[in-house]
Amino acid sequence: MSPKFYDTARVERAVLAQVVLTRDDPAEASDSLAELARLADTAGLEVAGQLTQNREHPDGGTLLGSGKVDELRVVLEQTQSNTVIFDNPLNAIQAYQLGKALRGIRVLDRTEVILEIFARRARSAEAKIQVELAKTQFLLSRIPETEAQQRFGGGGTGLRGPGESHLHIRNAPLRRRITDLKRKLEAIRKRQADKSRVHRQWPVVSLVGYTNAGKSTLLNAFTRADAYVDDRLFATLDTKTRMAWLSPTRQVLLTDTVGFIRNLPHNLVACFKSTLQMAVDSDLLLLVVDATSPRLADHIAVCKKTLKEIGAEQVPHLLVLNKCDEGRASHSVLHATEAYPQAVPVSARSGYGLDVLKQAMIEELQRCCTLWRLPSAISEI
Ligand SMILES: Nc1nc2c(ncn2[C@@H]2O[C@H](COP(=O)(O)OP(=O)(O)OP(=O)(O)O)[C@@H](O)[C@H]2O)c(=O)[nH]1
Ligand SMILES: [Mg+2]
Repeated sequence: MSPKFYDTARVERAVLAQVVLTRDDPAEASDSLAELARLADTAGLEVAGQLTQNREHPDGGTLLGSGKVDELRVVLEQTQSNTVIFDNPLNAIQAYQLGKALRGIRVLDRTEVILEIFARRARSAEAKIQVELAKTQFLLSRIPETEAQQRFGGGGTGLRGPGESHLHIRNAPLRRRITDLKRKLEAIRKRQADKSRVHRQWPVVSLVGYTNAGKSTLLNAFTRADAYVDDRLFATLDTKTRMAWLSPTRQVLLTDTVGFIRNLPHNLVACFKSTLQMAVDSDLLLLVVDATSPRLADHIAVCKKTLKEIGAEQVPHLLVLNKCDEGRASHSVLHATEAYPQAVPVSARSGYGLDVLKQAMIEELQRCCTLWRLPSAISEI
């Protein structure tokens, strides 16, 4: 079995499927499914239906129970869909068994859709290598690891070399490619480290946060970066750094970076380490979230978890509640500002709160950034 990413030239109609386990939070599961619909749309798939099953445990073979797989087949037929996207991660066996049970239907999971979006959006050589690495690792994870799994999964040729299982031999080209890509990324990382040493005359502030929160809009509001802004998930995959003036005498390097999302595939985070390294090496992080999101607390938690995963949890941060547009005293904005009194409410679109944010950045950098603790620098302000 060798899973393929779908043909981007064809228009695909997809049904979303999800297993909600007894231990899962139902509200979060429903939000995750809504997010999957946005991910599918961003990846160019038309969502035609959805199906959820509540279970105590996922089915080891097909994730959904067999009756539900039959139901799924009917929904796929009725909606004339050719793709099913699972919100839950599928292992090698589940992907194979579902593919067999739903013959002719493309079976994807959330990780594959995110990888596809990243592959489409990657522009720089670095982002392209990072995405290819994540995809290759994903393909490798979909090949059964043991001979027993291989038999259950139904693949295999029966060929075997001396001292090595045939699975190992079959995976060798993928493993070689992974080593090659990692080497290339390492070379890029070294070059970036040299560059960032030159940059160190100014404090570095990175925009991090949930995808679609308005990080690139905020970079544009602070600088003339002309960063790409879109009401889609993962509009930005490459870092963009520009000089931003916080006051007539205070300047920082402001960096926009890739957004976070719940269940961001672990190997994708690992592969994007060099892009995210900028955040780790920053003097200050602006943790940007959409104040109007009903899942604000979850989004903040996901961001903090991802920052920990990349080793940036110690970097000082300011929580920025974006999309608090003037005249938009909506219930969610009021609730957000009350729940996070330490956060800075802004509207990157209208400019509301940006002066307060600049002042908060100056104060935080004076407190935490050694570059700004120099007496000559302090007396400038
Ligand atoms: N109403 C409102 N919309 C905003 C604001 N800031 C950004 N947006 C919109 O939110 C959407 C996402 O904005 P981006 O700046 O691309 O968000 P991002 O965080 O960079 O997103 P990714 O790069 O995809 O992670 C766009 O449609 C923006 O126009 C704001 O202050 N108010
Ligand atoms: Mg962006």
